[in-house]
Amino acid sequence: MLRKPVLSECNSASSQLNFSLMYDLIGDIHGYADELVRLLETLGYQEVQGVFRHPERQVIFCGDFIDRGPQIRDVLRICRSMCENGSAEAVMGNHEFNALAYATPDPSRPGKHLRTHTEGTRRQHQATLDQLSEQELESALDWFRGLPMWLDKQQLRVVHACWDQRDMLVIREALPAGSAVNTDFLIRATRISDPLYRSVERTLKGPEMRLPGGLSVTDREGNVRRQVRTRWFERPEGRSCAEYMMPRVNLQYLQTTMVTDSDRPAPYAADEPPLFFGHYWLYDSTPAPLRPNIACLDYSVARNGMLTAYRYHGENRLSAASFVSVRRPPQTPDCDPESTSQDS
Ligand SMILES: [Mn+2]
Repeated sequence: MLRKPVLSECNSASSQLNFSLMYDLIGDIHGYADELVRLLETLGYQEVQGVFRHPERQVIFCGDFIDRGPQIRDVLRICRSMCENGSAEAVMGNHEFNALAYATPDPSRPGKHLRTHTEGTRRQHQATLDQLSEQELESALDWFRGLPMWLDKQQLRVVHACWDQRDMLVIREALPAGSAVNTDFLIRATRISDPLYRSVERTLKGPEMRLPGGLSVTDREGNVRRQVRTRWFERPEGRSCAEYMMPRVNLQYLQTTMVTDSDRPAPYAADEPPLFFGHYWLYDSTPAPLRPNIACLDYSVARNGMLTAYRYHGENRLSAASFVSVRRPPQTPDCDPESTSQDS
């Protein structure tokens, strides 16, 4: 005898089916297309009619597609086609934001741009300017304008550098959800006196701290820095400068100096959803979460490191075993080994 299923059975049956997409999160690419293709293939994506796809999974890119590397056009083609065909999403990186400001004339300074063209800003952007035609750059900028400043998927969150709800409120007021960056937003976000400037800086570049007592540190490019990036997701109280810097350093004089002053930290609670970001040029050879619910995916492919992904399966506690990386082939020189700005 046939029995009609009752409503509650239907519900419980459908709730057992997992329709939610699973994500592969990919860190800063900076023009390294060969590594991107190898990473996508390692993750099981296949190029079908010009678009990399996976039958069950989707990529989220953490931003910083351009500058530095040799194959910026290919990186843009691959990532953009994935985003435009439902096989990926992406957030804006500071390099995409900088490119928009670099290309936008400043109405209050005739002949100048919102991001002033100096030797330093030009050098940072040079690979992109060299490799893309004017039309290609225009088209790339169109795509960048539509990239969100962060993604909140409920089960996980993605931002290029720093997740701070206070900055997100400021940004949201100027840029409603789903709307593209326009010239007014760029003008406000590059004017130091506007609160939007600080919030966009912090979201896309992360907070920094000034080292106390005039101390400085020499970074891997040989630049002396008094201002360093922080582990903003932790409280600075009771930590040494060496511990609170990101990446951490192994210098005795910083291990014995406590943090005295840091740009507003944004402690990220242990019960919040997993958070992924890029931006920080980590260089450990074995990627691992920074906290059980926080992972940085930038392992410095543009400085002879690795392009890194996190294969997410819905877990609340992230695992070192879920990172997937591809290395640059040995002895390929960095395109700009003498970059001098930390604004990278
Ligand atoms: Mn960055």
